[in-house]
Amino acid sequence: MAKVVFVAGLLALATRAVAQDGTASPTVDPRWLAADTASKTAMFQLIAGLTGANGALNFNGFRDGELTLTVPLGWTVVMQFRNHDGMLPHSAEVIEDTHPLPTQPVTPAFPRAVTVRLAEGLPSEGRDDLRFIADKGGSYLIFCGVPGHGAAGMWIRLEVSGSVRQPSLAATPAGKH
Ligand SMILES: [Cu+2]
Repeated sequence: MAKVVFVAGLLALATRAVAQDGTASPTVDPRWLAADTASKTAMFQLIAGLTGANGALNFNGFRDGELTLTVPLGWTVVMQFRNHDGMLPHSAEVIEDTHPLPTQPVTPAFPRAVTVRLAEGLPSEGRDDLRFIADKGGSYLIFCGVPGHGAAGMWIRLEVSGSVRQPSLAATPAGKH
């Protein structure tokens, strides 16, 4: 009897490993987002290459717009960027929602909505903060500026909305459009 239980446990572990490899839908960790309503500040942990999905060309395990951060218009947004990828350098900037996607870094949609080393990328475990005031409503992309990465799917979405009072984070599986 104990042996059967052990085998079932191994199967459960194997299933998890497949999911972490990116074949299953990634999940949103609520700890990635914190809100300070007094100072109207949204703090978002932006993690490049969190999983192996899309050859690690992902943010928080999501690619091609499949994760959307929504913030109220006028709030301060702090994105704490960290490169979790052990292989490739990555960076991040907030850009206008534009298609086709740029293959090079472009001017950010908000001043300082950009990491250092935008084109070269930050090395493994490199960190930098994007900090800006979301003073223009609309749809934007959070985009890796290393040439080719964003166009290969390394982008998620930012919505700046005049009709919400709290920031939120949601999986948006049909995010590519
Ligand atoms: Cu990248």
